[in-house]
Amino acid sequence: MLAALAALLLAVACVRPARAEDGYDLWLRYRPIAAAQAQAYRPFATQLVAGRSTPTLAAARDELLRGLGGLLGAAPSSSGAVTRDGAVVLGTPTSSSLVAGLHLDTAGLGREGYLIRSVRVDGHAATVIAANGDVGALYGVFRFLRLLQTRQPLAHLDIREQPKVQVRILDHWDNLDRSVERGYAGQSLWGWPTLPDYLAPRYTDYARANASVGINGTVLNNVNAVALSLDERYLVKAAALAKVFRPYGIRVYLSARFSAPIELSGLHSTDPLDPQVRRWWRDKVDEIYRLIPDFGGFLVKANSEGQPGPQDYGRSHADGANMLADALAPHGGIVMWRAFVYSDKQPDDRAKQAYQEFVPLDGKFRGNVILQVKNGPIDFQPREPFHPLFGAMPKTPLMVEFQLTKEYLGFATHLVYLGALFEETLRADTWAHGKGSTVARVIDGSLDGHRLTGMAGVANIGSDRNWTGSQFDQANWYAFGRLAWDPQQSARAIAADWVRMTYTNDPRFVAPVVDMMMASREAVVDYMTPLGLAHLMGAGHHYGPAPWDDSLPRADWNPVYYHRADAQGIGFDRSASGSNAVAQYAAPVAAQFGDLTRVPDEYLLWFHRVPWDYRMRSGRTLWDELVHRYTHGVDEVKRMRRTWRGLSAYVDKERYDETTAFLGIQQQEAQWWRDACIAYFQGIARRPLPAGVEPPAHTLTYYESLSFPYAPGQAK
Ligand code: GCV
Repeated sequence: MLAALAALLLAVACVRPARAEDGYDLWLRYRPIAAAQAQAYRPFATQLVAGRSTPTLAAARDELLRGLGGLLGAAPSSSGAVTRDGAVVLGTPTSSSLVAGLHLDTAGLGREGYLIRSVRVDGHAATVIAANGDVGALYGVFRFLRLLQTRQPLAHLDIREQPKVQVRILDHWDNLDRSVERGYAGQSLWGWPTLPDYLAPRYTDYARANASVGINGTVLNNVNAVALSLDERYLVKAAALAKVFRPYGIRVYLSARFSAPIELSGLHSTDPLDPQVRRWWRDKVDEIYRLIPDFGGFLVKANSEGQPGPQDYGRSHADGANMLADALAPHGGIVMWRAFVYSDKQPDDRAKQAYQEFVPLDGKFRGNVILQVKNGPIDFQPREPFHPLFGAMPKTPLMVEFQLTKEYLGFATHLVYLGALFEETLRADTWAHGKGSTVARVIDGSLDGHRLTGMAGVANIGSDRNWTGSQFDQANWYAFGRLAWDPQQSARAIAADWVRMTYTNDPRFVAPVVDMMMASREAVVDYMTPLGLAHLMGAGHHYGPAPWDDSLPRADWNPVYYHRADAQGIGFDRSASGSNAVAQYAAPVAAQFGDLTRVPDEYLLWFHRVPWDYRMRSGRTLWDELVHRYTHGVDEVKRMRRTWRGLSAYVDKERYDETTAFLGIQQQEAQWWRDACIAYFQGIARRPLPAGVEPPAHTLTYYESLSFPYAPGQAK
């Protein structure tokens, strides 16, 4: 009896990870592999043979030792030559004569590509991690470690990889007072007051994490920029961060406030065609490069939501971008010019405005300008169709901007795996040059032959111990990096890697958690904005439902602008009979989206105004379907909670408890969303709830009375 009890306790102890974890280690935990499997891996990591060192190769070597040491219990010995089977040979043809001697086909790998191959060196079996550039070797190390972390075989390796996208960048909306616009993970990571003197170890861990997924750039400051970021006092701080990031292949970029010449130097104008202004920017850029020799360039939000820009002087976006591009070009820097523009002075549909402003400028930008376009035409909603600019500016490089921080998707507490959203956009077919003209092919440059390519993610990272405000939001950072490296990858496969590296390889955990993650995006769409609805969030802070809100001075900031519900029906008519936004898409897409009988249910109310009794594909009326979707969204969250509840044996207590509590919050808030929206729309539709459907818990007046002056992440 006692023996049986002891065996049971032992079994439980073996499953439940004893060690406390707080999420700081992200997916780079390198926890010991179970003895039998570690035993099988050890013969592949007996020695580390790395040649001449550089800061980047040293980082690669250190990571390999750290990773293998953690995973296998002991790091391989470092050696100058391969003297037995199982060596790992690391380096570039320049750094290592061994690598050079292998005459590997590294041509075409570029600076960042790598190969990992099982080879024989001096009669011994070895694994070589080789690259042309040092950073390629670093990426190769992370990939090699991932093989172990996800328990892949190490025999007969022949992996060859290079990124498909050139600029893989995080945009931090971080302010100099360390607040983060739309940030839900604590203060800014950047300790501006203590920089450049104190370099927190966390800066290095940030760089390691980014490099591990191939992210190679970071914009340090908010696109709603202040000029002071470009003042020398702050440039030296940025330079200190750049120095920490450099070995990890990460370049620093800055958001540039267009009116900085006025604010920093008292110029009377910032007209991009004014020679004095142009000289100011040239001098400023020269100064930046003296401090940060590998500075990446500027990100600019201009003439958007009150930011200054070239239109203040009657000039175009191209004039403004080109002025900065001319200053950066001699140094190899780029301009990422945002296409997120719309004006309430303009009576036309907000979803159309970026296209209207930018398409006429196609071909007018310098070669070192790339337009940064949000994934959808409005603003990072739970679901939007792809932005019509993708495929519509063949002569201009376009990068996509995703939002990792969940401004409109439940902040940090809602478990929503954004890989599914990213994948949906990237796989969308623009039909710009016929079938297969996907957004991914616009982004990787292959559709129109662009070499300057990019993908940006608005960072969800802050100084919270777990980096992203919740354990599961780490997956969104991870998935972004992996998809930026290769936009054709599968979100599900990426989720599986993340789960294995972040938690456990036990299939009893991996399978249900990946399923839960993949379903989570559809769940949030359903409980917030089903059937193509958008922007129903509380005005300003975007926390919680407020479909009734019409309080903001700008029509296009108010939910009622978007849903347009009245006694007859609901939805924004963007078909030919309405704003005709569909016409901005290529003909086959326009034909599908513009036709009520062909538009996918997901985009129904985005493109059409539909009577409440309209018969849906499901056989339900639109009203009944809306209620069904809201209810289904909440049911999905309940299902997620049940799934998680059954998984406690596989997760350390600290991380398990946090997710348990957050799923509880998510369920309450999903219910709140459902109930408030149903209460509001029912008052307009004046139809009964379908039979058996639970009525909202409170009256509409109650939901309308809620206010959240301290909701986090608000714009200043
Ligand atoms: C940085 C939305 C957000 C703003 C953000 C803006 C942008 O409007 O609510 O906080 O500003 O997008 O992307 O510029």
